Amino acid sequence: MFHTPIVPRARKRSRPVDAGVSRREEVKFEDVRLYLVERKMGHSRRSFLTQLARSKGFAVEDVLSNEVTHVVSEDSTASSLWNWLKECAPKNLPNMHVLDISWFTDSMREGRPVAVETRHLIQDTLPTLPEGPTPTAVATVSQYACQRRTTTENNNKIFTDAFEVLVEIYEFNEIEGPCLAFRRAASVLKSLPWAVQCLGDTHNLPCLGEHTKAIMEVRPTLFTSVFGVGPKTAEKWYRRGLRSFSEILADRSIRLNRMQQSGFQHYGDISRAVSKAEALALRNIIDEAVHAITPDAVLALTGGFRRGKEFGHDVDFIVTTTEMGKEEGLLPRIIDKLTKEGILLYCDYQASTFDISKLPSRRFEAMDHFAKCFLILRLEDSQVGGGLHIAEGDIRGWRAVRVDLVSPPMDRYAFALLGWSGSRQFERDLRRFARMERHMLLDNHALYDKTKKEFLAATTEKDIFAHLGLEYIEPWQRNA
Ligand code: DCT
Ligand code: MG
Repeated sequence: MFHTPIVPRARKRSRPVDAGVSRREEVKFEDVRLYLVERKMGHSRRSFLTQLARSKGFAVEDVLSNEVTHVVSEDSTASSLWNWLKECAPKNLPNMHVLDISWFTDSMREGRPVAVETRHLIQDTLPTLPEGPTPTAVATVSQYACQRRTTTENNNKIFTDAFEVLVEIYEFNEIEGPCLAFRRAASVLKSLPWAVQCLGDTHNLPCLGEHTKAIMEVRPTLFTSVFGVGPKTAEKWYRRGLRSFSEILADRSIRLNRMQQSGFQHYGDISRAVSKAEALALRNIIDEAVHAITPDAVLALTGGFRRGKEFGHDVDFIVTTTEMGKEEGLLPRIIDKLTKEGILLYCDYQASTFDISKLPSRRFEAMDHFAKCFLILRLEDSQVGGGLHIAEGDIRGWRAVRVDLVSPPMDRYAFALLGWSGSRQFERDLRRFARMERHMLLDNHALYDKTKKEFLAATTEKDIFAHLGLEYIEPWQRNA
């Protein structure tokens, strides 16, 4: 189902003359030298497989020398295989791939050495029960996203897209259990440095239940929404038999609120991904605006773009002032400035309801209480390095972009930055980890130690990870 690129080995060396390779067949893959372990495989099967591999252009060594790059075994008892390999002790053993027969059969089928994946490896582990499953590296995948490293490279998009559609459907119907289960499953799959090829690959992974696995064969359908239209409104319209935008806009009994009007008005632009270049252009615009208001302004790009994403659905910023208290009124002044510049297309401002005496909050999924605004800004082509990310033939010279600004007081900055950097699943698991494993409460405002009954101060994200006893995970590794 999937095509995996060959990962060439870094080491290149010339072929020794006397390597025991059949001279009748041409060696096509210079960097790969196989050795088939006879134990368990048997002499005649080994000869057969050796001939088969050589006929396909693979170099197969008769002895386990230091030239071997790939050791293939049918011995499913990892400990006895490794004991035997160590007894034979080629110096190069640490650099060799020790693989089960699935790598060999995959390679024969493809007619080339396929990339080595975790599922192919026979790991050198502590002795396991003789009848136990073949230990593989996947057993070490943590159930917590905050102990996994998830980059924007998603090798399992085909599955995670499907799960995310299901999450939306369950969320829509307010069914929490499966919603959470699919979210966690998608997140685990995103963290894998390899593509899941078959259900067997998911054997040792956390958070993948039977239901989730059964659905891994379902193809995703497209599900889009309009800015300002929540699941309840969407369902109401659907129940009334409305199936298209034009039907909704033509229905006189429907009164769209201001947000929905903007949602429909700018639908094309808002549903179109925002590029990194557009996000950086917006940072320049907002940076100029805030520094014109106050010289001690602090502006940080957060959300998906801070995690290194190339595209996002909006652009998220934290904006505050180094002097505590001076951030009050900052957002209305920024909004005012953007209005005067003529680039504010829509604005929903929510004043701060932050009250330190109400902390810690038990509703760890709840929105934070900082002042914030949800904007739609007009971005000109001339402001973006490399131009706007717009459809071919779009000659307007500008586009609308969704921008969120959040404004915490400076002593809450680290918590707000961590919370708004996402991903949402990474944040959820960070909070769950804090609660379950550390008896602490974390949200966008603070970290509270329930055992010591005290708040833990932090000026950087690293401080927060340290309080939680977690290894620091860089923003680009939080794409859970
Ligand atoms: N967040 C939050 N409270 C909110 C909204 C968001 O703490 N009320 C956090 C969760 C992730 C982060 O802020 C950014 O949210 P999004 O913009 O929705 O996600 P993203 O990761 O930036 O993804 P996208 O690229 O789609 O914008
Ligand atoms: Mg975002």
